[in-house]
Amino acid sequence: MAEKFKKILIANRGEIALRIIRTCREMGIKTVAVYSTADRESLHVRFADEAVCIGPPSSAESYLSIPKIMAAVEITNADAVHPGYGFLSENADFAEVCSEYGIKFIGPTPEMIRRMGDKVTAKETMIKAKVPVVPGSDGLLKSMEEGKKLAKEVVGYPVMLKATAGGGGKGMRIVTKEEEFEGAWNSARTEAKAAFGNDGMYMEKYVEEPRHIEFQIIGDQYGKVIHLSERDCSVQRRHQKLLEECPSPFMTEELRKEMGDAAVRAGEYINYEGVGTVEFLVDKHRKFYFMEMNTRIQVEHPVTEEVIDHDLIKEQIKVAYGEPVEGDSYFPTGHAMECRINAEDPLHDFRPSPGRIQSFHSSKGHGVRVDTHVYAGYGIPPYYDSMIAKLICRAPTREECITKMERALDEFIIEGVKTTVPFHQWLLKQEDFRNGHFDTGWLAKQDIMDKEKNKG
Ligand code: MV4
Repeated sequence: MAEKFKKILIANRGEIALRIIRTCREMGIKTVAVYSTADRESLHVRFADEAVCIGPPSSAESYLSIPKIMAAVEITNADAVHPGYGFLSENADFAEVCSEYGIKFIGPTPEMIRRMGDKVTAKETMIKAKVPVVPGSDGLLKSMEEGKKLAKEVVGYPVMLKATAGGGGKGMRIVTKEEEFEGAWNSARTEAKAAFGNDGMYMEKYVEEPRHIEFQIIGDQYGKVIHLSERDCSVQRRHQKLLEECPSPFMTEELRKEMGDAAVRAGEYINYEGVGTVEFLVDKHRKFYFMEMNTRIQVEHPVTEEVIDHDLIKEQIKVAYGEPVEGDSYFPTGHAMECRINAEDPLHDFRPSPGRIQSFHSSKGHGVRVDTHVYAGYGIPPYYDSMIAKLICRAPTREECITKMERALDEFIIEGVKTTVPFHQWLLKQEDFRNGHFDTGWLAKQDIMDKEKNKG
């Protein structure tokens, strides 16, 4: 039998740090919180068994600093590090340093992180694993001329130029005709160089009106991989997800089997260890294509927890200390939905609204879950992301889940800062949303919260 960890250092903040502490408590594992001086009053600092201040507010000098985190590991004698999401969670160098120190990085190996972090390598890997990919260039484009020729003679416009170091929309351009190619090529490369220090580009056929449907997978250290069903994350704004759900309203049983098999093949091919997400684009004919693989726990993991009734962080920690994954893939029971409550003003371009929360009453009741680190009197620091809570509802059907979510949003009280609660109330009323008629471009075409109509 594998021996569990004694003490886990959580290299993160906010709700995910708390979320991990809760599971560790239930598993009898001690926890170490790290925090910047901006997070002294955070609950993760209070709820952990120990806490170490690792620097000033700036992420670069605290949550992103490998030396600071490793110093905290050393002085607290932690035997594992949980990176959460964001920050160092997909940093292969960090995973490597952990292993050099004899500390278990709770996640896949540095090699797997690197392989999936480079999008051209990830795509080549998927082709070998017989996972469908979007047709396009074989690997990196060697020059603009090569790209132009390929777009015109082989791929066909519209095409998409993507940065191999990219992800989440950076360094990405749609090109609809040859005259636009040069401008798009230059600006995408400049953007990629500035953001990643790598301007390698590849090309794909542009998939119109795609859905973003991702599969949760988990793999153990012995080569076994299963999937835990999908999440539909098509409701996005500028690559920021706002609502996620399972099942996808677009899913059929047959498609779930096919996509689930593909996600498992992807994981098996690389002997994936840990929890991961295989992201797909799905076109209107229900053809699906590999998009990216995320080698970390994701923000929206509670949606999956609710429909398969398992604690994903617990499963993630178990495979990290060597427990085998048992049984078959999971298919969802009922419906779950997550609304991301951000301290942003949805009426003013979702501009951040940090500040002190004056009063806070979170939604409660059957089928309602709130994952949050905030409370009345908490000051939201301006240095990090603006997510302050995740409101998760579950019910037997999508209709009942929407009804419950509307009720839960109505009773959520957050005073002192602007939030995305009114946006979600508007979204849930939209006919297209209720009918499941939306893709990743849908939100951008709406007058959000009927702003235009209300102007006059
Ligand atoms: C695409 C695409 C259409 N065709 N690739 C956006 C994030 C990046 N990781 C990949 N993305 C896309 N790739 C092809 N060949 C459309 C998108 C896309 C998108 C994907 C998922 C969720 C939201 C999106 C919003 C705009 C564009």
